[in-house]
Formats: sequence, structure tokens, C-alpha cells
Amino acid sequence: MKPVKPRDQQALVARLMDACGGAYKPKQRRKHYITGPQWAASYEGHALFHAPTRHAVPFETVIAEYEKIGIGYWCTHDTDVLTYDEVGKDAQWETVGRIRKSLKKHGLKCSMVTTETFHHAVFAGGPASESPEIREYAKFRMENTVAIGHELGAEFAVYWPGSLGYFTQGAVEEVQTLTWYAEGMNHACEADIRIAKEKGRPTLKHCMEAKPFEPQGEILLPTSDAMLTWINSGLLTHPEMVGLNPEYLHELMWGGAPRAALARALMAGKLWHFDINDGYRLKHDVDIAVGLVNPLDWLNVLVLLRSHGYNGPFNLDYKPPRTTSNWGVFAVSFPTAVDRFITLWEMAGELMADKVMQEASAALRAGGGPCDPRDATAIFEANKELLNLHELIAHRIFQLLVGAHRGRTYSTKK
Ligand code: GCO
Ligand code: MN
Ligand code: MN
Repeated sequence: MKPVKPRDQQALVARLMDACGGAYKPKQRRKHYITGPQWAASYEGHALFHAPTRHAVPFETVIAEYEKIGIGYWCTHDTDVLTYDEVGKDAQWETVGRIRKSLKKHGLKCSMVTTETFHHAVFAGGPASESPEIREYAKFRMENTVAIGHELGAEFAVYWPGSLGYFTQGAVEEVQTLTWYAEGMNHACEADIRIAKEKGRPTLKHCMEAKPFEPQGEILLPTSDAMLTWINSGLLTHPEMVGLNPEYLHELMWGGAPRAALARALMAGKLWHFDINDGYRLKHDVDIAVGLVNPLDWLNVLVLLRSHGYNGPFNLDYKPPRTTSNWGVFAVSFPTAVDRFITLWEMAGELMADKVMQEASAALRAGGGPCDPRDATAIFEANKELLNLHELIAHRIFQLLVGAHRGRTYSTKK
């Protein structure tokens, strides 16, 4: 192969993107409640063992690029767009004004704001640390983010308490810390009620996001289920304002089935926001783009969400890989992530309408017919052949995923 000179590389990538085909138009992409984070597009490719491979991207550029792709919503941490010195000051409102202008110019909406309570040294002991000053500071930050959210027209506020935990046990009293953390959430909800009233807007939906490990060695609320327990503990003054933002990979990381975790959130009426990405079980938070690792599982997840009428945001919380350039983030990474999501979403719809799937599910639910309800063997015999459908259904889902149902026929008889 001939080396590809640097000046020819973007053209090659663009030509192969075209050759991939199957891309949706921005208008089609905009029909979905897909949200693009400031921090994902601006991620520089750095990590504990990695130097950056890209430069940060200002919100004006991110918003303009999202418009071109057809991502209709933008979200941010407070400190993605503000320095610590600016938070809560006049400079903050000047920036918020520029964000509003930029969103308006490009026809985007702000869906969600989130308070960063993990990066700065002040959160070394977490946002609900022993010192009352640290807890007061966290409350100020949460209230301030709520105010920014209202100013930008957001519908959701997200909280990721990854620094609520410890590396070594003994100094931190778990029940006390969780109670203090609840006081922070109560403060945010009460501020929200007040600000919403002043502005004549609905209150925000406050969504908790769990991750089982990182950055603390042990996390006090490591899973969505743990968060449901905390929401229903009686510590919250407004539990009805607090729900969940599960992240696909975070539920996979602890070894659970994301679809089952989402089902439990749905049952509790708390599935309000969803971070979409991909990765591996029991590994660190690799934040790979949706569908690149577990497309079959993703298809199943979307069937569940479609069946239960989930209509909240699908937030592209992933990290464009370090091998992708600043140009590639918007030319390859975001459009392909969006298109894989929409493809899987549409396939989920096809799967739900598929005759084989429908007949098989109905037959399983109908059962094998009446027999002595106390005779285990008789009941088993009556259902035995029907239960083959479990495997047949899994095979059918695979066929739909790989497109083997289009133009190919399968038969057990020759
Ligand atoms: C992660 C987390 C974050 C949160 C974000 C919102 O993967 O490290 O998911 O990306 O989603 O901080 O609070
Ligand atoms: Mn993650
Ligand atoms: Mn996330």
C-alpha cells in the first residue's frame, strides 16, 4: 500500500465515510431526543496514563457542529464552560448569555445541566465531606447549576456522585455521609422550586447517575438500585423530584444486565434520562460509543424502552477514542454514533412488529393448556416443546440484527 500523505488523509476518511452509506440526514436525526454533551465533544483524549491527542473545543464550535450533524440538544457540566473563579459571579451570566445566543443561532436546545463535584481539589473528600464548609460549597454549586439550567431552558439536572466514597474505610461514616448528601439534594430541589416559581417554569427533573467504581475506590451509591433505595429512604424532602439517569456502561460495569437495571428503574417510575454508550463488564469506564461492543444487547435494551414508552433523552455520554482527530470527532465519531443509535432504534421497532416474534411470544404466554396445577411433571410435559421458543427468539433477534431476514430464507427442510 502507498503511504497516505497527511494532506490526503481527511479526504480518504471522508470518502470511506460515504462508502459506508446508510447515513441519516440531519433532519431525520433531529426527530430523536438525542443530546450531545459539551464534555464528550471537547474531550481531549487524556487519561491517567495518556497525554491528550486533541485540543479542547469551545461551546460555540460544539453547538455549531451539532447543528450540522442534526443533534438537537446540548448539555454541559457547570465547569465545562466556566472556570472556578467565574462560578456564581457576573462572568458566569455573561457566558450563559453567550451560550443562549449560540443555541438560538444554531437551533439547539439545552436539555440538561450537571454539577461537577469530582474534579476540583475541594472535593477530595467528596461533596458530602465532614467539613460543613465543603458541604455548603457543594450546595452552592448545586443551586447555582439549577439557576443556570433555568436560564438555559433545561429540563433535567444530573448528579454523578462518583466522589461520594473513599479509598480506605473507617474515617467516613456511611449513613452520616448519605444523610449529608441528601441535605445537598434537598437544598437543590428547594432552590429549584423557588427559582422555577420566579421564572414561571416547571421544576427540573433531578436525575442521579450511578457508576460502580472510579474515581473513589469504593462508592456509596454504586448502582441505580442503590440510588433508588436512597431516593426512597425518607431522607429526601422531595423524592418525587428525584429520579435516575442510568448509564448503559455503568450498569454493565458492575456485572449486571443493563436491560434488567433499566426495567427496575422503569418499574419504579424513575427512568427519566439515559446515558448511552458501550463497553465491557467489570472493566473501567471506557465510555465507548453506543453499539460498538454490544449491539445485540443494545437492540434488546431499545425494545424494552420502546415497549414501555420511554420518551426521555438519549445522551451521547461517550468518549471519542484517542485515535480520532479533532476533525474526526465531528466528521466520524458523532454522526456514526447517532446513526448506530437510530438504526438500532428502528430495528427495535421492526423486531416488535415481527410476525415470528409476535407469534412466538403469544404462544409462550398462552402456555401448553390446562393440567393438574399441583403436578410439576405434567406441567413441564405440557410446556416442554413450547419452551424451545426461548432459543428461537434469541436466534430471530440475531437475524434481525445482522439483516439476515432481508432477502434470505431459512428452512429446516431441504
Ligand atoms: C462518567 C460519567 C460522567 C457523567 C457526567 C454527568 O462516565 O464518568 O458518566 O460522564 O455522566 O459527569 O454528571
Ligand atoms: Mn461512563
Ligand atoms: Mn454518564
